[in-house]
Amino acid sequence: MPRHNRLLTSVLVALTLSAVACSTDSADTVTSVRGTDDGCLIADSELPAGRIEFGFVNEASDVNELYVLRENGDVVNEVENVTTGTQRSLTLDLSAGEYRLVCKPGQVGEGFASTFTVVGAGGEEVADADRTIEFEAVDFTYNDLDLSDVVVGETIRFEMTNRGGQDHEFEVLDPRGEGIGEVGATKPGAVGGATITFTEPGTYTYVCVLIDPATDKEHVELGMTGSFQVPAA
Ligand SMILES: [Cu+2]
Repeated sequence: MPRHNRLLTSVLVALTLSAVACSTDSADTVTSVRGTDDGCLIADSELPAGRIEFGFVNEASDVNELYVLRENGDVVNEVENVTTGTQRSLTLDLSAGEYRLVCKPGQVGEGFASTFTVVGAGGEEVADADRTIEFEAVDFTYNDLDLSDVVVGETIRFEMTNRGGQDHEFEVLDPRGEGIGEVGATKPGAVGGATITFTEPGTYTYVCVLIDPATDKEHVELGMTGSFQVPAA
């Protein structure tokens, strides 16, 4: 083998090994979830508390998303826009309890659910909320949502009542654009909740990225978004 090919091979091996190391060293446990056209199948129904990596493989014929929810229906986190035949990982620090997974091929509708149990000590307990902010979602904005006095270190329980004619969600993104929690898709007339801790100062944004059937646009494009500042403590 010519020298430069050997070098390339060893670089590729090193890259592969480091990729494997990166994806596993932050998690205590690794499991997999298969999203199919009619299911959401987790490899392990019982997992130890701690950092759990969910390797989500989209075997469905359409783009897919995976939600992990607590027993009360609150979304822990999610991955979306996972295209057919690809895999994405979601690592969550979970404490003991019952959880639900929802895969949504096509990223609309109820999706397909399954459950798993986390057992043992460890994992991140859900922080007790310092206060609750109630607001409303309509087509296509959020009403009575005052986020002007959120401070670093605060944990807020969000309760969203959907007064609109279609499903809405409320996804909060940190200053780097990473999702830190969300009120998941909530039906007209229903109330959805989420408990979110604001750990750093900066500009946060919130969005609804559900699709409006009339325009085929995400609600964020129709104005269902906003931003707010969290000042340094
Ligand atoms: Cu919406």
